Amino acid sequence: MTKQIDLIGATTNFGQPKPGVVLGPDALRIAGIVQVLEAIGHDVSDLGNVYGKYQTQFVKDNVQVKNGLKNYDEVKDYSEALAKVTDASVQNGRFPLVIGGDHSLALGSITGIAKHYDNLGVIWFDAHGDLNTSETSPSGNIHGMILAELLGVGDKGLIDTYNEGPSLKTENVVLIGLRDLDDGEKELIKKRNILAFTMSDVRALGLVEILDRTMKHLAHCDGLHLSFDVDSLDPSEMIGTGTKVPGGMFIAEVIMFMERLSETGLLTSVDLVEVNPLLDTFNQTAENAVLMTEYIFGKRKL
Ligand code: 4U7
Ligand code: MN
Ligand code: MN
Ligand code: MN
Repeated sequence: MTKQIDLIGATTNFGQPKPGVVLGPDALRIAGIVQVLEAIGHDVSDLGNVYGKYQTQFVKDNVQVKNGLKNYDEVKDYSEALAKVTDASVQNGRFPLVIGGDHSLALGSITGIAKHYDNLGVIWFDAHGDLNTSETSPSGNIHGMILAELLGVGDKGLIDTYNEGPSLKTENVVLIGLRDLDDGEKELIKKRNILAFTMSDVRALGLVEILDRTMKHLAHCDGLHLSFDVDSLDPSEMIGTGTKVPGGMFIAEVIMFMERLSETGLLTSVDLVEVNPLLDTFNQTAENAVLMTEYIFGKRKL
């Protein structure tokens, strides 16, 4: 099925301290993300990059901290700016594909999208839970707290970004690929009974079974968003990203998963995040991410 895709560059690095992640959107464009989607038959409109009122921090010498959250004002402002764009995209009947940028972009991206659905389902594909709060975070980096904020856990000001109240319901979120959770994140997963598949589950069950359980869990949802953090993959195949954790998934199995996910025809929006070309060699992380994007959008092996 042909999709009317809005490609949205989310050039934010406010959620984490490593420079270079703002170059992610252009690295993905250079790797041909528009061309491969057009080759599949989609109509792609590249909306360019979204900027908030704060300048990108190239040198991290004056990070502002508010209630234990780094770059609080910057993340809040950026999220409002991005939410406007994803909201308008869905409003116009288009498919938002948001390319980052660090994972804090998901607050803006998902908040703008979620207002169009009663039950937006989210597949959070990540080595991390991104479920910290300022109390449980070892780093103060908001990219590690962003899913908690979306679920209404943590800082009230961030929860109320763009719309009042939480954007997502706990029963509508599934995490896949986990292998680096902080203690507070584990507690939250248990307390809220969130469906979460660790890398041990991936190895024991396989991604076919995990996709099946995920789709059953989200069967009542009226929209489906994939938030794809490239650090879900093994660092041997994704070196250009800021928080690498060994023991991840491999391109071949992720392609298989995305091929099947795409076949459901249920996806309504996607974030592709944490590509950092300054940590990469020869743009291979962006190229691999583009390869997987092709399967997310319906390329088939046969
Ligand atoms: B990402 C971390 F402590 N949990 O909170 C934290 F390990 O968007 C990492 O998934 C968060 O890349 C990683 O800082 C956030 C850390
Ligand atoms: Mn993440
Ligand atoms: Mn991650
Ligand atoms: Mn990361």
